[in-house]
Amino acid sequence: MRSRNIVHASAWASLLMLIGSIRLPAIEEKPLSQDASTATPTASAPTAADAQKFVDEASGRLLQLGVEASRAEWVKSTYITDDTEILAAHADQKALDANVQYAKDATRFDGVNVSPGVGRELKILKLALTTATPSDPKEGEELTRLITSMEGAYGKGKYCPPGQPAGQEKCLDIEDITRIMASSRDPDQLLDVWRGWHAVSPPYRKDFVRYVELANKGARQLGFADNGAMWRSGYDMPPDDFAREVDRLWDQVRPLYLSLHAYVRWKLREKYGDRVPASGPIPADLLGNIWAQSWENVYPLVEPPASSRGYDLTQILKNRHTDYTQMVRYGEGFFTSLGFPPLPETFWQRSMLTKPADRDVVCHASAWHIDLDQDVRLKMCIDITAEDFNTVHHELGHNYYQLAYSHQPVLFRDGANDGFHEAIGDTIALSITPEYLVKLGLLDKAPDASGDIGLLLAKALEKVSFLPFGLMIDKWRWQVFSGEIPPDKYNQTWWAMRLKYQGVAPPVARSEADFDPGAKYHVAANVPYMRYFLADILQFQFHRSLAQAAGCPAGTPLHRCSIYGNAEAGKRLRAMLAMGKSEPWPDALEAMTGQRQMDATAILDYFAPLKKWLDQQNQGHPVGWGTMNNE
Ligand code: X8Z
Ligand code: ZN
Repeated sequence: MRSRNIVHASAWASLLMLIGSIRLPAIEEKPLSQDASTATPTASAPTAADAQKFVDEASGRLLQLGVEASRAEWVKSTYITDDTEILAAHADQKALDANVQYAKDATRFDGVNVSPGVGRELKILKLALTTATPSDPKEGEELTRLITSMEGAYGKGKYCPPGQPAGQEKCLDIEDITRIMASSRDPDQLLDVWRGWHAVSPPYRKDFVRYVELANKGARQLGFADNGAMWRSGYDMPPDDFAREVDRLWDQVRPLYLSLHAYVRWKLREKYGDRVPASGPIPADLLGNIWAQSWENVYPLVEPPASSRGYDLTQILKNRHTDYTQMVRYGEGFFTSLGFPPLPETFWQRSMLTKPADRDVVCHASAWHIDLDQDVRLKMCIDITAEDFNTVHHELGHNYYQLAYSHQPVLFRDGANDGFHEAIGDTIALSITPEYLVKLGLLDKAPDASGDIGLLLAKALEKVSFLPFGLMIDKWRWQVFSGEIPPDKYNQTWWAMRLKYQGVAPPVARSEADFDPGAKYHVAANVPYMRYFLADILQFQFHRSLAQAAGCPAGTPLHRCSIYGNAEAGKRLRAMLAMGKSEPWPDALEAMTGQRQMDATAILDYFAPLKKWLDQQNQGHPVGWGTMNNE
């Protein structure tokens, strides 16, 4: 099963794949359906023993259906055809229908005095769905087909620049487009490619509208207000509290984002002139990424000459002719240095590490837990770049989490919450310091402290830039699901939110003939996104604690601490991963960090020297973008 983490990975959720993912139980916002017809009638009141029996049966059945669905999904994602799509949608539907039925049936045991473990399993059954198929089988089939086909259309998406001889067009896929956005400094080319990719999604705009209707219908039949409320219910707290919690975290980090945004804007203006306004939003095609979601690729344009980080990992990897397998071996080597076992042999036999030449695949990276046991896999079209070096660590974080909790009861084989799942590999990647690269032999000598601002700036371009993007995708979808955003305002509201949170603007006029949200994988593929915002905050909290456990010398700045090879940090990390979803996430957080709340002070600590430096550089330059949230 694919991991919930999207595809990334995770687990049993995957059962539900794409669908799914199991999400953390939490407090329901409304009781689930009490429809008596869905529960097996019993003559007498159900007992704790009945509940145990029910949970065991549900676990076994969902495991079986989940594995079948995962296998079908794997084949589809590594070989997109009409047939594989239909087979995968069918298997997904079977698994989801069963999950929905168990969610309804689980309400039979509301009020029964069960053990804490069974109580939690029942909660997970009721609250862990990403998608609930409506009870009408036709509608269930329609919904799973829509999701599968939108993801397939995204995976097959290409831009074929005009003016090429008929029959010999050279078309660009998302991998080609990613490379151009990362490396080209020709604004006309960037604009052309940006427009080209954003033409992939309008064909499935109608499908998305219907998907929203059907997903809401299924969620409502389970007693949730809408599909977005169902997504928010997986965090061991009432859904409204969760929405407030992410706003609280955003308020903490927003000043740091504003400082970075202001600095990058005036540096890009030096490069691109009036295409970049002095005080307005930054055009979304000039930030080195097709979605402007992280900006590390414009580092060379904004690098402080007096404080260069002094090396370019992409260049180093390329010069050494590093191959795909070696990229993954580096990641595995980090985990084994912490005391984790090597990846199973089947990982190497069954993973897809490069893009096959002869067929369409879903290139978006994901980590899979096919059998919820030892069959873990990576699916990725690896490029030999620093960005993909990080992504490999990200994905292996999912796979090592999956392996660590695979001894748990089936319903606990998942992350403490989905933000945890997304944060593990990134936490490890924060330990890819220059000193670590020297240990690997990739770098001769680490830059001295004069390179710190350059190092921090590069990291901020990757992590701080992402915060508002990670936040706004699901703020937008939550409103779509609730109906506050109607279909005829999809695109307009999308850009209003990108402006408000990110301070970016479309490089050309947009209209409701466009469907720009659908040009992002997770929107097309029905993968919740708030998890990445949480992970962006949590990974620094994890890193700060693990660095401390590893005895990073006092006074060493966090960005120079690496837990590579540290048994104590490894032990602490493993203990948390092994808990899976067996306890509410604040318990898992406490086990690792001693804190029970998500806390953005760690990311602020990490970047504190950079914040100070940015604010000095920004003197005399405007901060904010003059509209909406500008301050
Ligand atoms: O989707 C991913 C991973 C798989 S879970 C590659 N990420 C988000 C994205 O690409 O948009 C990682 C960072 C954010
Ligand atoms: Zn991930």
